[in-house]
Amino acid sequence: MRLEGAELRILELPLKFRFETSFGVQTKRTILLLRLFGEGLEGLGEGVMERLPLYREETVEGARYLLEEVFLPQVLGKVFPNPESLGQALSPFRGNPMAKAVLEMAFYDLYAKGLSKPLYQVLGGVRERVEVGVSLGIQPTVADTLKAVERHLDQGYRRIKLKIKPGWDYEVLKAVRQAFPEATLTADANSAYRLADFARLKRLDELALDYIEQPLGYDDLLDHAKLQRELATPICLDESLTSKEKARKAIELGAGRVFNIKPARLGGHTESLKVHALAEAAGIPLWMGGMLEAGVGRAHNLHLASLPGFTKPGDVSSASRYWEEDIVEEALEAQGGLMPVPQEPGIGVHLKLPFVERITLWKRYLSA
Ligand code: OSB
Ligand code: MG
Repeated sequence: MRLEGAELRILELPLKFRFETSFGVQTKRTILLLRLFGEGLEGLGEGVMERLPLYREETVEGARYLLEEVFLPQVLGKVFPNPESLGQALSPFRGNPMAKAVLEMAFYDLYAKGLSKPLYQVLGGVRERVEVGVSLGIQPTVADTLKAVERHLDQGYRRIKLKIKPGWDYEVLKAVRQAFPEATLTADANSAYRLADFARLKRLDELALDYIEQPLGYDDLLDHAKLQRELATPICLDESLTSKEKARKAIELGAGRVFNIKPARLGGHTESLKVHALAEAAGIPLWMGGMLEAGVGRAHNLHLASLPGFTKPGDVSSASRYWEEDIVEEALEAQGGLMPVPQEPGIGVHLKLPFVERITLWKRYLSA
């Protein structure tokens, strides 16, 4: 595949809800969108980094700089026979997996379109529908939380994840557990605790959570391993898992018994496939995370979630929960807690260009 041109945009898309986590409040997404052109086809990639480095270190402006000034000039005009060869071209540059993933994943879309296959078949996916749950932000009150949980369980979502932070944890989880004794329930702390908070975390053991997601430092493995030895509840790693090497070390240390996969956090699909293989060999169940993606990122996640190692419900819920209007034509909607994997070539969704144009803050075309 010869890369002939690229269009990079920054979009702003308002969320339908206020999404509060331990690291802040989101009311809109600022989205880096890449259209990559080659052999008469178009591949799409969506950045998941935010304007500020509150989840991990990457930012929209940092990624825009790298893509515009470094990564795209490096690959445009060149021929890449497969996604691995494109990944090689980016490998001298350290870190910045989310910025790399925008390009790597757009290339996967283009590559799969070149093969006239839906992306999941290229990746080794085996399902046409994937099981999903929802991630619910911190609500104003426990009563609001109970209402939100009930509404989403009624819609068929297979797992409820509540965002927690010190002071908003045991009590709200206990109320949900009492009201919904059979629900699959998890908690995501987004690195809000330290080992010194052990007593508070240990109390969660009585609530039969499926796992606790990323309780400790955003780049930590060692303290998570120490904590996991003292907790009955499995720890699920999110923020700390940024590469196959991190995953290998997490397994060796016993830093978690469940992994959340976000291809964007891992630098793209190729690295995600490597973590998938390691996790399978170690008996670690996977689930597909989410970063409030619009239609392009959501479609990429659905394709990858079709692989056999994704045995727990993911965070890839209906697009209509997030947006009045999505950036793609196709409605990515769950039914009975199952999200269909698009079946057309590549990621199988198409940009709604007039709408994308209306929400574009900045764009630039780069040619080979
Ligand atoms: O930690 O999984 C997370 C959203 C933004 C940043 C981090 C996380 C999340 C979510 C939302 O939990 C998942 C989604 O609905 O896309
Ligand atoms: Mg998380």
